Amino acid sequence: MTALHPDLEPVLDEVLRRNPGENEFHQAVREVLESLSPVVDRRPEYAQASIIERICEPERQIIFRVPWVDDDGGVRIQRGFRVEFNSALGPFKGGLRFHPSVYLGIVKFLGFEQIFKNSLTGLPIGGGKGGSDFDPKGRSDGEIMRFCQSFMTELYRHIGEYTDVPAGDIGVGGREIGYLFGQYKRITNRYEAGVLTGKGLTWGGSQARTEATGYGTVFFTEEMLRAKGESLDGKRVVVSGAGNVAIYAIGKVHQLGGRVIACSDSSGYLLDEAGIDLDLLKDVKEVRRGRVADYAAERDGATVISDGSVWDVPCQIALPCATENEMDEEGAAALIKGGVEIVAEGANMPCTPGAIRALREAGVGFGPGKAANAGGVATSALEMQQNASRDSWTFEYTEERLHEVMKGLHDNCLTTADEFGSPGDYVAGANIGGFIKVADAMLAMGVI
Ligand code: NDP
Ligand code: 2IT
Repeated sequence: MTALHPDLEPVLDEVLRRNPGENEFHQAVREVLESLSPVVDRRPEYAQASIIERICEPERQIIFRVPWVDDDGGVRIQRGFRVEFNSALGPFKGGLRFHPSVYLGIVKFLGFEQIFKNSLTGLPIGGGKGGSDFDPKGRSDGEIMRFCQSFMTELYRHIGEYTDVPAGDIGVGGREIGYLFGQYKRITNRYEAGVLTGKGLTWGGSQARTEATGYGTVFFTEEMLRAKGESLDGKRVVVSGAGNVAIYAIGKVHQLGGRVIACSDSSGYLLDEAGIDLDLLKDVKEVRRGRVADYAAERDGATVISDGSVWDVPCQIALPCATENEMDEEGAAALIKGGVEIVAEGANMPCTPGAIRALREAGVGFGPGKAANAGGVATSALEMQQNASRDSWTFEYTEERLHEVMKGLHDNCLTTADEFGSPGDYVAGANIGGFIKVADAMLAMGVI
């Protein structure tokens, strides 16, 4: 662990004390505080106004019961969450996650990361996150719909175009956003398109939002390579996950001349040396909601390994796009052995602190999630912009805007890292750059 600035030690101690058992939240806070030492020294006004302490405490946390009826008539109870973390720069903004592992500590780590990520996009959005311990796997469309309707029956009173704007995350995609929006519209009797992002293209959604996180991660990676005088052309790439972020990361790598030879889901990893067939993967995952084994069964030369780690596959670029803490020190060591040059996080906090340390010590370029995966929420902000002006842009124009955001964000990380004495350090650049904008807005608004 990196030592903290002595002024920040009591701040972290207090976060640990006030939020017992929330390990992922502790990890996310520590990682940001570790970067802030030079800021504490140069900007004493933040400490005077207790800005860091305030940023670590959510503005509002909502926990609620979500009852629903399964296909057999059984009554099930889930827990729903929305953590409205920080609204200094705009309405709370961030996804909803439906996964059995969801509890307050995960929602708070995600909401905390979202504050700085959203700030880095340069667009007017605050940070928040929500979700439920509901497990969508194996559930019928009817069960998903009834769950989403019940979830929104409580959530609707807390959200709004100018208040809090949820979107998707793990387990929440276009289908779920549809059911959630339908219920919001019905309860409120308002066609308030800007209350949710990730909507369908015929009812207020933005072109390129589905693709945006994966595309953005690859645009960020391309900039990291460009800074070293290289490109993606001909590079061997490994992506973890096979969901929304992973699929479109694979698509963009292939468009830019790289070859993705492996991806994964929670059942194992898929190896396809000829390069992943994206149409087949999309059909298996998006249409049939199947497993990576279904892909391998239909593709010559592809195999599934269910008792290993995707990081064992030698590659030059690795893009973890599944979930938090999916790459530990051992995974990083395997990647280093396999000749990895760049790791960019498509997921939120997929690399453990030990993995990040190992990668950096080995001279591997590391792009942290709050910068590298900001393209999704940036395009959500573009969706809000289109909704506010009742407009709808073309795919090409929207993708170009996303590309510009990612290039600007990359350059901003490097400039900030330079300015604060850590040249080339994307972690310092992202944490400091994201923090300062929020901190300055909070200072300007007084003690609220
Ligand atoms: P999806 O639900 O579409 O896909 C998630 C993928 O990761 C699936 O392949 C899933 O496998 C795998 N996965 C999830 N949890 C686990 C786990 N505990 N162990 C192993 N594999 C797991 O989600 P997204 O693609 O939207 O999200 C992926 C990551 O990207 C998350 O960290 C999310 O927070 C982050 N993110 C998402 C954005 C978005 O716009 N969607 C924006 C920015 C970041 P299986 O199906 O077998 O569970
Ligand atoms: O982690 C993330 O940035 C997201 N899940 C997307 C959030 C959003 O509001 O589009």
